[in-house]
Amino acid sequence: MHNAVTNDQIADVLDQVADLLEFEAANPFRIRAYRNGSRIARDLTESLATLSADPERQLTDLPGIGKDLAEKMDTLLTTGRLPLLEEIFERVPQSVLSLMRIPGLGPKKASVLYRELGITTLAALKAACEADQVRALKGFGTKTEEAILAGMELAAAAGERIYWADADRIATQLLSHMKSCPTIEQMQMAGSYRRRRETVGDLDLLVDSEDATKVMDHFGRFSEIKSVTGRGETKMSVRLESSLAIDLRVVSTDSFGAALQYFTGSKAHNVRLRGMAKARKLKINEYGVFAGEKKIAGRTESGVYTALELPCFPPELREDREEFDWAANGAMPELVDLSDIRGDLHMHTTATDGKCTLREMVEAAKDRQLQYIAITDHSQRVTMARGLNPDRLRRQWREIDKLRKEVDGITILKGIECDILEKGGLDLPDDVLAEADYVVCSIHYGQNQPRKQITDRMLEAIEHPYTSAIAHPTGRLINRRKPYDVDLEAVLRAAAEHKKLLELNAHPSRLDLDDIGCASARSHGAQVVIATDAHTIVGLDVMRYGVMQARRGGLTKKDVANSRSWDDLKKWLGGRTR
Ligand code: DGT
Ligand code: CA
Ligand code: CA
Ligand code: ZN
Repeated sequence: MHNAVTNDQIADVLDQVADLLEFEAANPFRIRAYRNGSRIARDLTESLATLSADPERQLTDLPGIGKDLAEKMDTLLTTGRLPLLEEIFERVPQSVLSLMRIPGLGPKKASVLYRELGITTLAALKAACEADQVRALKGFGTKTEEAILAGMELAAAAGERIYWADADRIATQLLSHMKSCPTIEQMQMAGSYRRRRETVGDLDLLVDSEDATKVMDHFGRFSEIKSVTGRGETKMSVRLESSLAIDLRVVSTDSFGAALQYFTGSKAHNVRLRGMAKARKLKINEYGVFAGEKKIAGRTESGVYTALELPCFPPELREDREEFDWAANGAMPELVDLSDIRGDLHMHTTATDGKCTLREMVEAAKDRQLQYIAITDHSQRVTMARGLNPDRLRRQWREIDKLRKEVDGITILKGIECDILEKGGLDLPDDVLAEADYVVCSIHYGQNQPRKQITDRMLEAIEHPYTSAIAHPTGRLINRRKPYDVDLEAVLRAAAEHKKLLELNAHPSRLDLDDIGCASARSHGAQVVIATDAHTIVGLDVMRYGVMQARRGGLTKKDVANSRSWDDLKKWLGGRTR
């Protein structure tokens, strides 16, 4: 049983099938069936793997899942792959998927590019754009050509780096596979994965063993491997079916710490470290720290840092930003931890685009030991998500009043995610906002406005007396959408001045504020609130990704608003909230 196949992974595969069928101009009903399947898998609040393993139940019990789709899902769940997809790849080059990742270039347009110009790769597309061939195609034009060139950079990057959360799933699978290898003394994932970077280029696994051959043979049997791209005496590289690459290095016990330090990086951090070693007439490399010929450290990572009279930096801080200054000044921040988090102040319910009811979200938050939560559904402007008008919002608040009497052990706050309108101003009248416990304002429309306009909208929202926080302050989607053109410094300054919170949206595709934004918030004295923006009960579990990003930004418990009790936070926010 492939325990690692998640609903999102199934949805991704079904989406790919739909995209490729559309690319091939297949029967529209067939295409739609896969798209529906993908949506159902993504929206489902329980795991398909669990459901399918339950002898009492069947996938076809789910509304919208027919026999054919259920079979495909079962195959995916049990084998981790889909023969249909492999069949399609015999007809269609896999690289066309990267074309479809360009914003505004769906399967249909990609198909025209293929039929008319034989384009199957990003490089070929770029060349064709530069030769003015694309604008000449029916349905394209100069505007499309420009958009393609602009989006190309993003699509190329997206193809190369995956979200940390996805890397984590694979890393966990890999470590559990490697555990059954008897000749391993210790092992650890290094690289950007260990530094908790928001995206990961490849995985770097470090193993301590005296028998590199056995370890590499065992590694080669990891079920996700598609091809071995290199193998030497003590190192090996592979590529997975998902196209992610993994580097394995086998070292001996007396240099494991040095290797871990070296391969954790970052490169910039290591370069700086080497310079500091040199200044002390020491040498450092992946085998150890040396005074002349004599090895003075290497067994443990902390030993390596101690030899250089440095603290063993948390991996999240090893980017050569401020960590060396902090160490020199005795000002290392004590980083915030998941266990510090007491509340979650951004989540949705079935009242708008959430998939779980108010009660389900409350119960799930209680299960997760949260002390308080704010229910923050969308406001009316967000028509796509059936945003709440004053009447519906007040109806939800009456429901919250009722729940408060029935459920104890958790504080349920009456909140709203209030849109900042395109022309400025908030989406709900003041008398409504005045009744809320918590108001988080966000931009969903007019994201492409010029810098001054978008910044002014945000500043106005921050200055509004009923605003508590600004959600996802830059609007970026990792690998998919650039941040708004906003003067973040001005926003941070205003937030600090008016005592408003800035969100670090913890969803793995947002992580917005990012690490640099967090560091900047801290230096301006602005408080950050880490929030999940959950649309399902499992959505509440992304909090940990937000905490990782906050740590990378050097945030301490004191910098993170929701590490306080609600009473405390309410006071901090001022008398404005009830
Ligand atoms: P990634 O894979 O692009 O997400 O980022 P990393 O940091 O995992 O980079 P990767 O996989 O190329 O290398 C892993 C670590 O090995 C890197 O963080 C630092 C170390 N490293 C690699 N090449 C060099 C180098 O030329 N000089 C130094 N000082 N360190 C290196
Ligand atoms: Ca790496
Ligand atoms: Ca690597
Ligand atoms: Zn939201």
